[in-house]
Amino acid sequence: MSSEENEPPPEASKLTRTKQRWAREGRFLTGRTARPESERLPPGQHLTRDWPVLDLGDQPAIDLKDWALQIDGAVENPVTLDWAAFQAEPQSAKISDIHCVTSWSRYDNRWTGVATRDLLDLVMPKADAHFVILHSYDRYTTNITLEDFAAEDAIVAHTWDGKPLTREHGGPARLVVPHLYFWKSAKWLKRIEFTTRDAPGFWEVNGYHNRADPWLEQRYSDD
Ligand SMILES: Nc1nc2c(c(=O)[nH]1)N[C@H]1C(S)=C(S)[C@@H](COP(=O)(O)O)O[C@H]1N2
Ligand SMILES: [Mo]
Repeated sequence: MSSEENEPPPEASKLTRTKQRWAREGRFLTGRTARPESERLPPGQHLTRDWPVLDLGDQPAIDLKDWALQIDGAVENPVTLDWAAFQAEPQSAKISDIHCVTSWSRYDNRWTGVATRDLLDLVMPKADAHFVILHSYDRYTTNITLEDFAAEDAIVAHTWDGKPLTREHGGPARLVVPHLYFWKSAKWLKRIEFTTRDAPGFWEVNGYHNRADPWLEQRYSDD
């Protein structure tokens, strides 16, 4: 067979790629397509029932009266939300699985907070904002694409399983991006910065993968 016969026409393949991207982003969907139960655990992961604590060792204590979330960079409407303003944003509940690169996964975590999509509606990223840098109170940083940030089940969570998120797990508020390894889910979130250029964060400059898709086992940067 000639290679032409194997390849879809250019326009069809472009559309296919676009649709695949929408599927990944959950674009236009109200819920994600369920995976078969047998495929729920990504490759190389094992299931845990407890919830391990992982961080750089400094667990900052942030009083709610001192807490603020700054959302700025390449956006039309930068904001700084104090705790009351954050609570006044539309509240969402999401149930998702955690996949940590150290190989544990934990199913059915019940988060409450503000969906990233509602934060996007609030600040309105500019057309050339393609990346999001998360900055935390412990000076941790991590980077994701705008598309990954905008996933339907991504949330800035203040509550886990009906209780305020504990300090060790990133309270007052943390990001949760369930479809990426958990190091992308910044605890003690302080600032969400939209950028036109990517800027690798703490683990990303220390040998870890820039994207971190657990289904593709994107653990290390030389993968
Ligand atoms: N601010 C901050 N966020 C962070 C980290 C960190 O050190 N600081 N560690 C990351 C890593 S490597 C993991 S696995 C998860 C762990 O979250 P947990 O302690 O709630 O399980 O938080 C991520 N978010
Ligand atoms: Mo981690």
